[in-house]
Amino acid sequence: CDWRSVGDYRDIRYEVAEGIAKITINRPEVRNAFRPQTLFELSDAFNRARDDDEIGVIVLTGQGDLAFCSGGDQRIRGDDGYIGDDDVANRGIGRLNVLDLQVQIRRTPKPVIAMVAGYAVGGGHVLHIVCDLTIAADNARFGQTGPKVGSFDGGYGSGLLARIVGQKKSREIWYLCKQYDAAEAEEMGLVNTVVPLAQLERETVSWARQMLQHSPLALRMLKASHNAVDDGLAGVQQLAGDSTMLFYMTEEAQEGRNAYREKRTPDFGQFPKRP
Ligand code: 1HA
Repeated sequence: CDWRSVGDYRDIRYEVAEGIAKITINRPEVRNAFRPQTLFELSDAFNRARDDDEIGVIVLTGQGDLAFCSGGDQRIRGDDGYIGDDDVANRGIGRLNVLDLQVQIRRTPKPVIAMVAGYAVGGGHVLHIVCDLTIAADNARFGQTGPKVGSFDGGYGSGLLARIVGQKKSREIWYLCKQYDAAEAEEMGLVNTVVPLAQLERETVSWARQMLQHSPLALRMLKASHNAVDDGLAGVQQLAGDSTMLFYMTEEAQEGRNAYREKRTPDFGQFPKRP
């Protein structure tokens, strides 16, 4: 893939090629741990990929072979959350803004692939959980660390994890804070496939290319449909919003708009009452 770099970021890289956006957390010195700045930039990049109608698939990854992401940067963890440079000026108020990014990844109406080499642990593990698909290198290691470092993610990090691997396994992962290798992760359905590290990007791009050959609207509807139950009314809203979008594309809906604009009574009688 011939990646072209776009945007001006400090903590991440945003690259595009042949309909794929690749978003890379670029803090390898801390195993790609995130700070508030990282998450604001990731949010901007996901917006960019969403709004670009040339982009059909998004890849989230970490710089280097050692880590996808190691979660929140513990060096700048204050007494109430993670404190960024701007927050220091703002009286040092902490943030848990990775939660906003999790929701944004779920909401992004395009498939998101987590491309994992090395560690995906803590809040970094939850980021791969909320991605649609995970392609792992054979050196990948997965786990939650919350109870070890004084944290927990009771939202997607627990609830969605339990939907993926089952209640018993999810509780084991969280209560014991064990690490799991790529083969174990595949065994429990936590990742889609495992490939040799040297083939990680080639395999991920191949999955992306296959999806790019498929109907973008069908993929969008499938993502919203898979989200719907687990996201509650917000999930129903996403799916319903897509229904509204499709409805707007019909002559029947357009008759309502046209009649309003033309100040006449709408003629919905011309449309079939479908069986
Ligand atoms: O749970 C939440 C949240 C819950 C609700 C709402 C918001 C949340 C937001 C965040 C989080 C969390 O992410 S809590 C969990 C935080 N993360 C961790 O507990 C993982 C900590 N790191 C590790 O366990 C290990 O470093 C590692 C398994 C990822 C890698 O081990 P390895 O290969 O042996 O390397 P290591 O020597 O440990 O790390 C290399 C360097 O990276 C070290 O720095 P150095 O001694 O060279 O100066 C290490 O301190 C640094 N580093 C790694 N991870 C982090 C980190 N520095 C800051 N924060 C990190 N997360």
